[in-house]
Amino acid sequence: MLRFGLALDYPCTLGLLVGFQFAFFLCFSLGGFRNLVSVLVHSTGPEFDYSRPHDVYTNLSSLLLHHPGPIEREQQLRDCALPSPLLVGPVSVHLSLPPSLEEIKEKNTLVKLGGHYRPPDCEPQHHTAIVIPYRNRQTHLRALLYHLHPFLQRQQVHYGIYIVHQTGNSTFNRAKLLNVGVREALKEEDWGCIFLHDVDLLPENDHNTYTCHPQHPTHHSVAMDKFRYRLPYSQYFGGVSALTPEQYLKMNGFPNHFWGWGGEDDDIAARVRLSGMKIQCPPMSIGHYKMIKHKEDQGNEQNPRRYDLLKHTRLNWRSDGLSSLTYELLSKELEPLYTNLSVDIGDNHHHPSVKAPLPKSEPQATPIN
Ligand code: UDH
Ligand code: MN
Repeated sequence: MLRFGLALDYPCTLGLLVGFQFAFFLCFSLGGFRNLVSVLVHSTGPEFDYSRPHDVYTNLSSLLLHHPGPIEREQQLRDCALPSPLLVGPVSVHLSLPPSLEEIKEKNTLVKLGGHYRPPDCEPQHHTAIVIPYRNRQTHLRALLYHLHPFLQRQQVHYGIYIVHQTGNSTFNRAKLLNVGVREALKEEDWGCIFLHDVDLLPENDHNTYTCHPQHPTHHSVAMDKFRYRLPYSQYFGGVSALTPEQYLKMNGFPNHFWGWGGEDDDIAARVRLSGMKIQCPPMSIGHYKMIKHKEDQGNEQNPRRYDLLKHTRLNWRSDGLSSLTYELLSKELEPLYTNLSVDIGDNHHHPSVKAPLPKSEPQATPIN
């Protein structure tokens, strides 16, 4: 009472109080409260019941009944509906002992040689290449193919799966393999969207559509079981991400000089920002993934130089990337469920493009990589 009395004594204080009340009311009535809450509590998006998942091959048998002949293919098909009516939400993901490639092939009879697919009964609105950096992960690859093919078919996108296999024993280089995959995939088809996909991440909700944002790169694996379905840190960009060829060009692709585990995903995230774009994400409740548990791979030991390299992204991104990419494509095999690109990407010290060695008399430069 006394306080209120005091406030009344000071018209300034009273004015402030009324002003605040008015501002709060205005903010509340204009929907500002929801914004405020979403800032405080990270927005989770629509709710899904992950305790009752569908089989990952649900709804696909209806497609099999539809066998368009060549004449029908020639005719104008109706556009595929968006979102696809075949979606079911959460799907069950089995991590133990995936079926053989032969068995997976039998379950995906509409998939064409090289791992390509087009919806048989409508004209797809999206054309997506999936690029997977790969070496020595046979069982993971089978698990991914078993889950990804039906997942993408339910989304009614036109897609192709590319495995970029690093041959030899040189240190693994995920980002450089991704550069190779993007370049090779785009040589083959005019893909509108490219997904960069770790081999051990299995999507758990088919509302997580494998399509691109028109302006900005997207990060899809925002909720992985390994990190208790949260982001490990706010700028995390590893696992599964997507961009259009234009966005890829704008950021000069990915770094070529991150050998071994770690850092390359943070460099890629920095490139997105440095080239004037922003990372987009699906809601947390949709971007659910299970990661197959594994130990550290031989030849992909932690890169001790990663923090050092990351200090130079700002300086290097324009000169190192797609513009400086060199590799040798050793073979391209069209397997029933994927296209296998075997590549020599060189190693930490020797790049396949460096053909002429320095003359013996000249002082040898210390390699920077
Ligand atoms: N990859 C391969 N072969 C390799 C190394 C990496 O195919 O030998 C690919 C694969 O697609 C993988 C991706 O590169 O999903 C990323 O590598 P990763 O799975 O090793 O990365 P992650 O973030 O690393 O999962 C976790 C480190 C595991 C150490 C666990 C011990 N604490
Ligand atoms: Mn992994």
